[in-house]
Amino acid sequence: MGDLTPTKALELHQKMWEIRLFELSASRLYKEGALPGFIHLSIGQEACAVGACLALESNDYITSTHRGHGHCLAKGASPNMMMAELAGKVTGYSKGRGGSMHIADVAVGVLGANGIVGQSAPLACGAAYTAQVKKTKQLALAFFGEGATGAGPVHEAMNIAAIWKLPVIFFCESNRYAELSPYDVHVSVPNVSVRASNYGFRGLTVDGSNVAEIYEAVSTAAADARGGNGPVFIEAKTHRWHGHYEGDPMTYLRPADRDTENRVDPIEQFEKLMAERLKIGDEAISAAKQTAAEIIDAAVEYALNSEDPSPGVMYEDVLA
Ligand SMILES: Cc1ncc(C[n+]2csc(CCOP(=O)(O)OP(=O)(O)O)c2C)c(N)n1
Ligand SMILES: [Mg+2]
Repeated sequence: MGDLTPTKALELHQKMWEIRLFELSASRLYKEGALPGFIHLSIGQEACAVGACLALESNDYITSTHRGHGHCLAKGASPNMMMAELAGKVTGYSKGRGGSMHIADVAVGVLGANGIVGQSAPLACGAAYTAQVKKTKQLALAFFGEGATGAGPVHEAMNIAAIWKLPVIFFCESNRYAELSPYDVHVSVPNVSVRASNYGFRGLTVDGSNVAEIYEAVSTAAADARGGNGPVFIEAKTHRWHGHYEGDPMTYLRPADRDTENRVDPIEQFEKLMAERLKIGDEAISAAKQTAAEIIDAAVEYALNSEDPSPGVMYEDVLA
């Protein structure tokens, strides 16, 4: 648990619940037909988004993926505006025009969800380069999946980040599948973190269900990056509980992943740690969960009560 304080632990815990409840609400609303388009959920992966983002400063940047709700929430994006965007409402981040994969909030350092697999990495390098040139001590953390580590842009980004010693953290959520392909079908090594050594920087693999371990790993990597030591690659071994997209029949699941009984719940696991190691009482733990539930219920209500965009909104924000 490192030097995690009870206050920080409660913050991590509440944020994981916010993400879990946001995603469960999105899943339900999607089934009810209230959310148009595609959504990719991160249930089971909450510790990654939270451990990573809460180890950053508020003016640091993240770049995200198609599975980005958790990242954006953890970095401080508004649950109301996010849910409204998913619902295609005018009060959403992109006035309802973009949906789940087009959420960005530069004010809190969210440089955007991204439907193009692998492109979060070069974007983070761009933000990190700006910080380096301006000497702002900010850093950028790129989220991507293990599938993206087979894509060229991630390797180009790792190469340039190493050469220029950019303040970047490459954060890979290694969640067993890329779309419908199990890990061993598309990755040739047991841990993708070894790939960092090809570019001459540190790569490590952590337990992606352990929020405290992730928080510590990212805190150390952030200090390294800010100190001018260049990038770090962190691979978090996690577990995608839902399909690639909502509605995915998941016929491709490996037998071990069909067994839902024995899978580790990152939130439950952390609650045990909070009680046993940090001596945080049940009341405080339940209160944090309750606060998360209120925030997400309010976001659902906000989204459902918001207006649809008028057709004219299509022509707004087109020209810079
Ligand atoms: C450049 C590009 N190629 C292919 C796709 C189609 N695609 C969407 S998600 C995905 C798999 C991504 O897997 P991974 O990086 O492991 O992320 P995960 O979905 O597991 O979070 C693919 C191939 C895409 N969106 N962009
Ligand atoms: Mg994956």
